[in-house]
Amino acid sequence: MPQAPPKVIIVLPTYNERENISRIVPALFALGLPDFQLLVVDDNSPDGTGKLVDELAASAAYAGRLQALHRARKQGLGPAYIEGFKRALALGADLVIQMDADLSHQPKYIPQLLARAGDSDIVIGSRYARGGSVDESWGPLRKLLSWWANRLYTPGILRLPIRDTTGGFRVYRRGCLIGLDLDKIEANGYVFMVELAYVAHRLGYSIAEIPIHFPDRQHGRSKMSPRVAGEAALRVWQILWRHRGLTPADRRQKPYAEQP
Ligand SMILES: Nc1nc2c(ncn2[C@@H]2O[C@H](COP(=O)(O)OP(=O)(O)OP(=O)(O)O)[C@@H](O)[C@H]2O)c(=O)[nH]1
Ligand SMILES: [Mg+2]
Repeated sequence: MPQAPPKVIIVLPTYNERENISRIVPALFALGLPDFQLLVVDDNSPDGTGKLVDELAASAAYAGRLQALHRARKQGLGPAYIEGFKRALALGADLVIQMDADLSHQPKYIPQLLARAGDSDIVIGSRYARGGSVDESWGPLRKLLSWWANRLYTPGILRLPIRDTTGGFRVYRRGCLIGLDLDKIEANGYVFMVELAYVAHRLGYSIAEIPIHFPDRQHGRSKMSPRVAGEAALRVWQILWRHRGLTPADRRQKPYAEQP
């Protein structure tokens, strides 16, 4: 008997992404994945992103396959992802996709990422894998800083064999998202990606990378700033300190409590 396709749930955090959400939602559904749901985690965006998602979710085109998880206020990327991942697991996801809503993570790569999830616990869409690239408009200083942070600083401190350590375009297998125990993840902002990758690596989960091109956002404003980047750099040490003793024996066994 042929195997049923895996249930894929994409978790998309948004804060003021109205223009981008109206573009990315149709693009994701156009992929035609056989068993697919989209979960938008919105932190009460003042521009009405959450309301727009509710309207789209009520339309016949997406009914039952698109939903918004509304949070009362902006509380950072980490907690938004954790709530979204737990909801996706409660909805029965076999594979959970993490991606930004601003189209820097291009939907066209999703079939390749999913294909690799057949033999890896985490698959990262990677700017720094061979063949990957960043937006042509990046100046030399920005390129150097990002390369240094991803290829030298973070993997050097954490001994992490990943080329795009801060990349947030990923597929996780269900067992891995449970085993790495989201209740122990504390990072709020962008360093959340690093913490998750480090914990997964310490617990012995396999991580693969697929090259992607990373274009800059065309609409809306970035939530990134030099202060945010500097804070993230310091927090890498905190992550090392907190999780350095983990081994595969520390994988979480119990599912999370949340119900859909
Ligand atoms: N729910 C929620 N989403 C957030 C929050 N902060 C950022 N996001 C979303 O997370 C994704 C990544 O944020 P971006 O601002 O694009 O960060 P970035 O990719 O580092 O920076 P740029 O691409 O330069 O804007 C986007 O979809 C944001 O809307 C937050 O506090 N809560
Ligand atoms: Mg972005």
